[in-house]
Parts: sequence; C-alpha cells; structure tokens
Amino acid sequence: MPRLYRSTLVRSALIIAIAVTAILATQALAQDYQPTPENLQARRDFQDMKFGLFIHWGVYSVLGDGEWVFHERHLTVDEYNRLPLFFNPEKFDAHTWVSLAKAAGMKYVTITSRHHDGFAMFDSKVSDWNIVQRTPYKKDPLKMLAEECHRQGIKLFFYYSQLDWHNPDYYPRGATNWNNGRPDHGDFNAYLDNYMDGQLTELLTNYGAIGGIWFDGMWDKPDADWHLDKTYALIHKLQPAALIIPNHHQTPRPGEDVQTFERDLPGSNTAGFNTTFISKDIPLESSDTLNGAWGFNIGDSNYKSAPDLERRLIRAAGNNSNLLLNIGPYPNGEIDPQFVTRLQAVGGWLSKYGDSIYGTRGGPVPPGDWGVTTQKADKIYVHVLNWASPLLALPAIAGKIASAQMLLGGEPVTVTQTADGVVLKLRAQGKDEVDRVVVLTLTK
Ligand code: FHN
Repeated sequence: MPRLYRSTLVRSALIIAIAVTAILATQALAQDYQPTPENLQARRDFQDMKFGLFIHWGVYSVLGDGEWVFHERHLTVDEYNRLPLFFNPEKFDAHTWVSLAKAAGMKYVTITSRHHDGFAMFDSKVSDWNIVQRTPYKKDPLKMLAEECHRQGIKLFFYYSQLDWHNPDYYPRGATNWNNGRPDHGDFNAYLDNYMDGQLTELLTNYGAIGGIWFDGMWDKPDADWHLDKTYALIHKLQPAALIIPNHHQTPRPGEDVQTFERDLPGSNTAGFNTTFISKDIPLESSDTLNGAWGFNIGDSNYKSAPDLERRLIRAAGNNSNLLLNIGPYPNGEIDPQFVTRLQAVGGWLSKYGDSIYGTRGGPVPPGDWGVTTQKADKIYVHVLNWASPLLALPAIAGKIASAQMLLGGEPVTVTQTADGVVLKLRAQGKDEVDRVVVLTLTK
C-alpha cells in the first residue's frame, strides 16, 4: 500500500478512535450523573412548593403582540434592534411583583432572563444585546427581583432560551428560521460554549442562590449537539442545588432535575407536543398561561377564572406535579389588574386549603374526572371536584383509615372501607365551592 494512503488510513483510524472515546466519555459522564445531597433536597423542596409564578417579560412586550413577534412579523435584525429603545419600564417594582406572587400563595418565580430574541433582561458582559446597554432604562431588573425574592423568601428561577433569533453564531439555524438579515455562517460551538455558558455563569454567580435554570428552545434543532453535559455540569458546579428544568418535551436526560409539561398535565399531551412519558424519579411541573398568552398580548382577554385556576392547581397536585402559572406584564412594568385580582383570589383559596396542596405528593388514587387525591404523611386529601352524587366510591387504599373529616370546619364524613374500596358519603357541594376536600387520616 502506498505510504500516503497508509498514513491517511492511520490518521482516519486515529480520528475515529478519538471521536468514539469522546462520545463514550460524554455518555459515561451523563450516565454517571449523581445528584448531590443539596440537589436532592432542592428537588424535594421544589415539590413541596407546588405553585409558582411564570413571567414572560422582554423588549417584545412593547409591541403587545406576544414574545414571538420578531418571528411572527418576520422582522429583520436591524428592525428588531430598534425595539429596546422603547423599553423603559419605569413602573417596574420588584417588591410589588414578589408581593403579588406571595399573595397568590406562590412559593417561586420563574422569569425570562432572555427569550428567543436572545435579548438579555439582565446586566450581561457577554454581549451588549441587553437591557442595561440597549434600553433607556439602563438598570438590571433581575438583580432587583433576586434581591426582593431573597428578602421575601421566594425562590427565583431563570428561564433561558437556548434558541436565539438574533445571534449570528446560532448557526446552522433551526426550524423557526427566516431570513432576518443574519449571515449564512456562524460558529455554533462558540455560541454554546462562550455565549450561552458565559451568560449562564453570570446568572449563577451574580444573583445569589437561585432555584435553577428553566431551558427552552432545544426543540428548534432537535438533532444538534447542544453540549448539554458540559452546560449541565457547569450549572451543577456553580450551584449544586440549582435545578435544571428543560422544556424540551422529551424523556428526561441525566443531569436534568425536573420534568416539565407545557400547557398540560403530566403525560396527557393534550397540547400535542409533550411526551407521554412521566418520570418517576424527578419532580414534575406543569406550566400554563393565566390568559392565552405568555408575553404581553394586548388582544388577549381570555383570562381564566379564579375557580378554573384553582382546579388546575388541584389537578396538578393530584398528578404529583407543580403548577407554574404565567403572566405577561406590561412593558412599563405594571401587571394587568385582571391578572392581579385572579391571583389574589387563588391566594385566598390557598389560605384555607393550602394544607391539602403544599408539601403533598400525588395521592394513592389515580386522578379521574371526579377529582384527585394528594397525600402528606398519614393524611390523604380527597379533592372532590366534579361529583354530584352523595356517595363516592374509590378503589382500595393501602392502610387503615382511622377517621374522615372535611378539611374546612372538620365536620366528620361517613366512610366505609373494605378490601374492595372506600366509599365516602359526601355533603352537597356548596354554591361556588370549587373543591370539597375530605381528609382521611390513616392509622400509624
Ligand atoms: O416558544 C416558547 C413560548 O414562547 C413560551 O416561552 C413557552 C413557555 O413554556 N415555551 C415555548 C415553546 O415550547
């Protein structure tokens, strides 16, 4: 064999060997992922919190047409670059926002640190495409929010879009691509390793202890190598208790700490893009909008009623899941009064029924149209949401029921337990009563 071919062959074999070793090493890294004790505790705390406020807020809010407006109107980068000049949220008050979350009975806030437009809503040194350098506001609202969350004992999570419609290095572009004036070349590795990991490092070092990172957008390039192991390891190294919550709609991968379902209860996939796989190992979260939109949409008055929101929270808890409920604040930093009144009403409901939600896990009875169960230690909470008859028959429950009573008022409930199941004799549903909660106490 001529020498040239031989050396080419050797070189190719070497390259293949290196590539295979790198792939195996990456897989080993992922398979070997062992959450730290702090991380495992943070997962339990996350499950206990049950209810969070999702906030979509960015320069897109100025146009009042949702967070996809850059893409929907097929604007060019040059056109979109004008938008930050109009973003001056003088009415933004972190205290008001966090107090509202608290009044709603929410225990955590997840806010867009940057959405698909790539615009950093925080003071980033990685690029000047950020609120401090491009807007007349010139301040970092995430800093104020983080300080206020720490003051008020609310956990703060950062939404971070992996998809980027603005950065030229987000290349090759993905399914949402349109011709917006970016060059047809770019360095995706630099985008991931320098730009994204650089910004994540800022978010995980400049804002105190944070709850975690909520990723979105990988679905734009499902076959790309997103360097997930590297990024996940970075996050867990910087803050071991920070949870990684990827909204990729797929089976969770090693290194991910929460499985989230968009506009859906776990596994039901009514939205059509979620997976039906439900993890038994990591906490679950279901996200939804208070009206129909994520970012501020001036034409969307489709507000869900407070009882509807309460039912969604109860059903999430009964499905062993948290509920992350979204609002899109105005560009001036104020929150639509329609959101405020509804959130306060849900908070009022939780102040009475919170025992049956916070700190619980999905109960022993499979959720049904009639309602759901939640459980905390020796207490099973039967949430009767949709049952008009006086007798409710449930499947058998392990353990002996010592007593049954209404959560509100403590009125005793007649219960019959046999090997076949449990029958509850229910009082009639009160007017405007969303949930009749029966507490079953098991013998220890
Ligand atoms: O495209 C986004 C959308 O704008 C919003 O952020 C939601 C929130 O779950 N996630 C997306 C799509 O999966």
